[in-house]
Amino acid sequence: MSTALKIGGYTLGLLAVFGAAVGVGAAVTPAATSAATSSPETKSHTEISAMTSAPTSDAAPLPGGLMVSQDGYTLRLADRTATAGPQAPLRFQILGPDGAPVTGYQTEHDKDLHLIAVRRDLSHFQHVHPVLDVEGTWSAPVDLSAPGEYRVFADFTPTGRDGGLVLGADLAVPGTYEPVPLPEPVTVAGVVDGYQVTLAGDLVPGQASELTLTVSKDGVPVTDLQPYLAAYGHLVALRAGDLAYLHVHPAGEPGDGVTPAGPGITFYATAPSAGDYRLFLDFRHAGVVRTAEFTVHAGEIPADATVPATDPSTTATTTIPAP
Ligand SMILES: [Cu+2]
Repeated sequence: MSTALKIGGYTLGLLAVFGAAVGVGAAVTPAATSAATSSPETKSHTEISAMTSAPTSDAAPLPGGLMVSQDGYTLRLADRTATAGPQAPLRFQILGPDGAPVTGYQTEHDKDLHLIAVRRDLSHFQHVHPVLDVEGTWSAPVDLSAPGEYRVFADFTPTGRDGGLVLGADLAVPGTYEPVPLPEPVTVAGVVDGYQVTLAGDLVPGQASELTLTVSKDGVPVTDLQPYLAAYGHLVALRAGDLAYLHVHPAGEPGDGVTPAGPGITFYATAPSAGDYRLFLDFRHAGVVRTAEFTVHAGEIPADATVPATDPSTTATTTIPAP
């Protein structure tokens, strides 16, 4: 069991113990979590953990990305504002429990740290891989051409830690901000260069849901996808409203003898609640990484319902960030 899952269950358990009539917002406040994790009463921690592992409990893990600080680790941006521009230099550190910048990381999905930047309206998604200097400062150019409020996520695993962390911080880009509405849910996303990605599967709140994204080019299924980040695709899912960062993992990996190089790429994603989510699939073909985006609604489709037929009139055309 991951640490995130333990802490999520623990937090929910605490709330149950206290009998507090609180909403989701309170369940994810840093205060509640830090109070829980810093409690000297480790005995009660054990008891509560035992309670939350009861068979009737279906508590989902606390989503990542909602907090700037968790388990002693803090995402510290060098600047909280940035000047709009296509190559804005972003610098940050991960501070460890001792307050010093973390310099040791475990490689996950081919990289020591994955940086996601997205505007608060879920547009202008980017997935980049910053460079770490010897003092523990990460840096990467990020396309911040469009002003607005951005959320920056660092997805990483410190050396020696059991399980990864996703920390999130706000970054303001001054200028005229014109938020765009969340696109309607669709099952087909148009991607530039003749690529089209079709989504099959339903996001069911509280459980790992199988999602298969199928890539075609000019109407022909793509069967020679190239490995990207130790998989045939990398999927990021964010909840509309608070940009909670979902845990997603691919089914299989290149070279395992069973995972095909397309056209279908299968993932397991766990939605923490009903609601709207934005999915971003990065895939690599012919040497270029492209991104397909979808809006998915979780929670209203009954478990025994069939997947709705694709309606071509709802095809979404998205532009992709520079690879
Ligand atoms: Cu990455």
